[in-house]
Amino acid sequence: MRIVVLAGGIGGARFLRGLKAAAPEAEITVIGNTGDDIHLFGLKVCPDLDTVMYTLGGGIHEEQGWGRADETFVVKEELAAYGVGPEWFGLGDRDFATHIVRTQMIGAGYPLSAVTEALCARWQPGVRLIPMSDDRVETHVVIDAPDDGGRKAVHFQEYWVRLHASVPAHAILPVGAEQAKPAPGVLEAIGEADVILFPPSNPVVSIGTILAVPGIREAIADAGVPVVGLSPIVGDAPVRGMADKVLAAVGVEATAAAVAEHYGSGLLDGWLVDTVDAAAVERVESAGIRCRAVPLLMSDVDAAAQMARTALELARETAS
Ligand code: FO1
Repeated sequence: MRIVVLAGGIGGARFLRGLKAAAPEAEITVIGNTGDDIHLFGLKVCPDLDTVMYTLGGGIHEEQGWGRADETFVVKEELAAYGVGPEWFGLGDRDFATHIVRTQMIGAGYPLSAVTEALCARWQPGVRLIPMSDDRVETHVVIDAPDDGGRKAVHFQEYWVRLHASVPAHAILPVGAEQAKPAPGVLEAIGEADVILFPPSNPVVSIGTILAVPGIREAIADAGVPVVGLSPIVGDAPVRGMADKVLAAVGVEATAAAVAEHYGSGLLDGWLVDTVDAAAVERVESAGIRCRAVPLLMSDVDAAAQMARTALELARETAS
């Protein structure tokens, strides 16, 4: 079975670990979000691609869900000693090696998709990881500029990490998305898929950014195979992260049903909500999307695997 998964960071990566356990024979292609990418210290950092690669490759810092295990921060300290910022983004020594190799290969003319393939040759994630695009797309967030009463756009990472999404987001801008093209293999993987999954990633800045690359949303809508998503919102709050902040920016209430409606029945055939949101099933079904209420907390790999099995079951039901 060929499965295509649109993945952002931590939620997507943890779901993928469960999907691999639930469908060990499946051929899984992950279309990774690159809107979180940031250039720091002359290096290109790809947080969502690295989170998938490290999580599935066994190198992730498990509690954080990002960055490497057994990390040290000597280079970061030395940069700070030179007064070179930003200090608010925690790049570790082991992680720096990934960004150095990536930046070196891009400087030599390799596209991000080829670079990602090369990095994955070491990590062996057990899935094919393709960036959504080889073109530069960077998500920026419009916030109030308190000093002059106006507004300003900051890089997503500054909003997410330095500001902890503590101020209202007025708009989410995937800068460069309109001009971006799907990376080689993305449309082919969607066209050849037997099922397409939207894991519990951030619906705005992760899956939404991937869908903002022209051609990807249309390819999924036209694929003619089941598309099943899992709600990142449980009990009217994000399981992890601050998805509610960016959902508000796009006028979507932070509920499991509202996120399903946001994707729409043109994309989704099925939607899993958590058991605490069982009351949402009727509203989602009335939007033309099959819906089931099951436990959605990925407390361990087995829990994630059970979610993946249920998502694949629902996909089969919607196909029949
Ligand atoms: N998230 C944080 O909350 N604090 C950090 O200092 C931080 C550093 C970091 C370094 C590399 C990397 O790949 C991810 C990092 N993240 C950090 C997580 C990152 O902001 C998120 O994983 C995604 O961008 C959102 O999914």
